[in-house]
Amino acid sequence: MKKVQTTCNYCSLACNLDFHVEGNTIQKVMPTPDYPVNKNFACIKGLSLDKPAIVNHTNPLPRIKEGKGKFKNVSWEEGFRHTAGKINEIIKKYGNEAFAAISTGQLTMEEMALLGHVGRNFLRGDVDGNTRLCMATSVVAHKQCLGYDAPPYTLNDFELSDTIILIGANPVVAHPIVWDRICSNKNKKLIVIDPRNSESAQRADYWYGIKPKSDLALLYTLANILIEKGWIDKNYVDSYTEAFEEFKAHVAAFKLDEVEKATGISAEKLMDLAKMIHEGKKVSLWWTMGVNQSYAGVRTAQAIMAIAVMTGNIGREGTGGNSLTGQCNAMGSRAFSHQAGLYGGGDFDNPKRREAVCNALGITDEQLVNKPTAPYNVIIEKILAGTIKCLWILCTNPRHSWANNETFQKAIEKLELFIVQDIYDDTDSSMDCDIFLPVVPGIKKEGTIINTERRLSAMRPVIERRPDDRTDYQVIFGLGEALGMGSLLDNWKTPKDAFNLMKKCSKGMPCEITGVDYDALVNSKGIQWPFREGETLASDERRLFENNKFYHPSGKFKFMFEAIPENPIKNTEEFPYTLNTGRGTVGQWHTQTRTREVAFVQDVSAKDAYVLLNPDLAKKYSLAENDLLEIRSINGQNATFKARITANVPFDQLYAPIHYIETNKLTPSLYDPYSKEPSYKTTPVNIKKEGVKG
Ligand SMILES: Nc1nc2c(c(=O)[nH]1)N[C@H]1C(S)=C(S)[C@@H](COP(=O)(O)OP(=O)(O)OC[C@H]3O[C@@H](n4cnc5c(=O)[nH]c(N)nc54)[C@H](O)[C@@H]3O)O[C@H]1N2
Ligand SMILES: Nc1nc2c(c(=O)[nH]1)N[C@H]1C(S)=C(S)[C@@H](COP(=O)(O)OP(=O)(O)OC[C@H]3O[C@@H](n4cnc5c(=O)[nH]c(N)nc54)[C@H](O)[C@@H]3O)O[C@H]1N2
Ligand code: SF4
Ligand SMILES: [Mo]
Repeated sequence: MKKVQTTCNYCSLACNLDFHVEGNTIQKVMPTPDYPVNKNFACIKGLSLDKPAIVNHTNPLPRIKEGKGKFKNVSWEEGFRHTAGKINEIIKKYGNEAFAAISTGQLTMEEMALLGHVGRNFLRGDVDGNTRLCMATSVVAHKQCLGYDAPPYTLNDFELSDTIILIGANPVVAHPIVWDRICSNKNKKLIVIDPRNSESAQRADYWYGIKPKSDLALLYTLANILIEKGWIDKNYVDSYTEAFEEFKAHVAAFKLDEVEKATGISAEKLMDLAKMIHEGKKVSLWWTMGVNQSYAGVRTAQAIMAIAVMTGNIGREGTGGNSLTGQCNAMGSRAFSHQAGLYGGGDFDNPKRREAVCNALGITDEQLVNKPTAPYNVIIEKILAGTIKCLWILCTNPRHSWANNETFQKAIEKLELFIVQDIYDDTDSSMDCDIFLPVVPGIKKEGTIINTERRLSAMRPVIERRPDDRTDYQVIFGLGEALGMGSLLDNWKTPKDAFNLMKKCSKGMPCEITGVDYDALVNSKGIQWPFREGETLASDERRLFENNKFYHPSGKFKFMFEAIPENPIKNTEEFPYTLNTGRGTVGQWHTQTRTREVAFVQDVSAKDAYVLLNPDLAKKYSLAENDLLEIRSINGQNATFKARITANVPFDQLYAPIHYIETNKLTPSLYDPYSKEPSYKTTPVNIKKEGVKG
């Protein structure tokens, strides 16, 4: 029996797993012993990567629409020729701006990079990712404060911290390995800030049940207390930061006696939090989607970083203002996708970076795209306005996951050409496509994944591909060839070629990986960036900013802040309740295309959309457990859910898991002004029992 070590391509931990294979059949899946991320542990999703029937996908050939609901299978050669022909026709007729693609943080770094070369450098279209729905806020927050998109921590910091503060993060469900790390730290205080008593809040030492989207008021008041009390590291602030005096003047207006009205947290409780931060020797603050998905996400994330930095909780063991990533390769898609910035980072109008990237890729300046992509929301708006005519989506399911998702359906109807590249041909998005490009799942392909702590790890085929099976890399490459890219693809023949190009692009950048060897990543413990040619490693776990140098030209951390914006979509008399959304269970993954195949996840998961609501609210509407209720949203839509009654959700809030398409029918088209990330977590709604008039 052979053993293949590979990387789980679900969540951003990117655990390593050992697949034991006999012939071409997987016999056993085990966590890779001693892998620094998951240390002999893995969750149900990773351990069932061998389960989906897709492993033995029946029809690996492309499908072309012939009429309503009618498709024909064609050979790959014909599929590429046909698809490229259609794209070229559209570009000829309407110009390059008529082409767009949407990718994902679940593709490998090499696939992302190649898509950037085909879609942006060659086709000159807009290519954004579902990471816009997820990490865009952290990216902008990091760039502005740190000078580069650089999450500073190692996962080991969870075990080394004496005070852990989770803000809008629910690792019991979303990051099981993180939760395992937190549990194995026996000498810590755990504080959770979340409007609902989430699975993580229930197990914490302290729960701060904040009013939805009032984090910024809480954090500015907290900063003010820490400054007024002198509980900051003055020496650190003076030596390594800029704009602190302005930040101090800004937060001075946030008075302790006003905090309860703004946030629902009492002055006394906030004072306790300030004390815990002051008394902690190694304080770490961690945020995820409860912060990022907001109309004020960027400034909230920056306030978290500000509190860590001004108290000297950065660049040391167990500290940091830290953003946890969502999908396996979200970090790779941030640094190497060529979407919002050049490969390896840097703006598209930075002449020095342009020259370095052109040299690395062996192309001329004219062959390198010269502006960032339009963000996801603008792509959808342009489709609706009729300027984008062709959309290619890869490894994402926006008909389900996009905010206000009926707008995506409308967009599909406006398109002249809708191409879907997925491992399944029956997703909510693929049903209505014109061309379907089937690809193999992660366990049949190779490439590199970069996890939440900046760790690169190898994905390698566990079982062999059948003759007509194609990987994402092969499909993007095949389409590039058919589009007529010719010698522009000479340096990109294999994933290893793409990796080596990205290595060159990273030279001199904070994410430098010139010391990483593509083949040596196999069976290794992975490697965090930066790792430069010639370097040797003292440890498997490294954090950034231990030298107190940040990436701005000044070398300093920059405090960023702003007046708190009003919620653009407030509750009204007609829509008095707030709908919160997020992950439901450890076993369910996003739109459930993959995890629906895992029998022991399905057996314990609700079949239909459900919503959590408070017993008093249920009583007010005469709702019993499992009764159907209709939720009406301020966006004009309504949908039916089953009632799940729990005191863990406050009276005026509801919580709907994202794994059901109904949930995003109700979310609004509202975005953070800087990151353009959707504000998914606070929608004004009303409810009524199904069948009741009114
Ligand atoms: N099982 C499973 N795991 C996953 C995923 C999955 O689909 N299934 N998806 C992965 C991905 S891509 C991501 S991005 C991560 C997401 O990981 P998380 O961000 O941890 O998950 P969410 O459930 O989206 O949201 C976290 C919490 O934010 C809270 N919240 C909502 N509004 C506010 C607010 O105004 N303030 C504060 N402080 N908190 C608020 C919610 O109540 C929720 O408990 O999970 C990853 N892991
Ligand atoms: N209301 C609300 N909405 C949300 C969120 C929220 O918290 N609240 N969270 C948002 C976040 S953080 C995220 S990340 C998004 C996720 O949203 P999506 O990206 O739309 O969700 P997935 O179900 O992960 O979709 C991945 C698709 O890729 C396919 N796939 C799997 N493996 C491969 C592969 O190797 N190659 C190819 N080509 N396809 C593959 C799957 O079958 C599936 O169709 O949802 C967002 N939507
Ligand atoms: S889903 Fe995340 S926690 Fe679970 S095995 Fe995969 S990488 Fe690890
Ligand atoms: Mo995400």
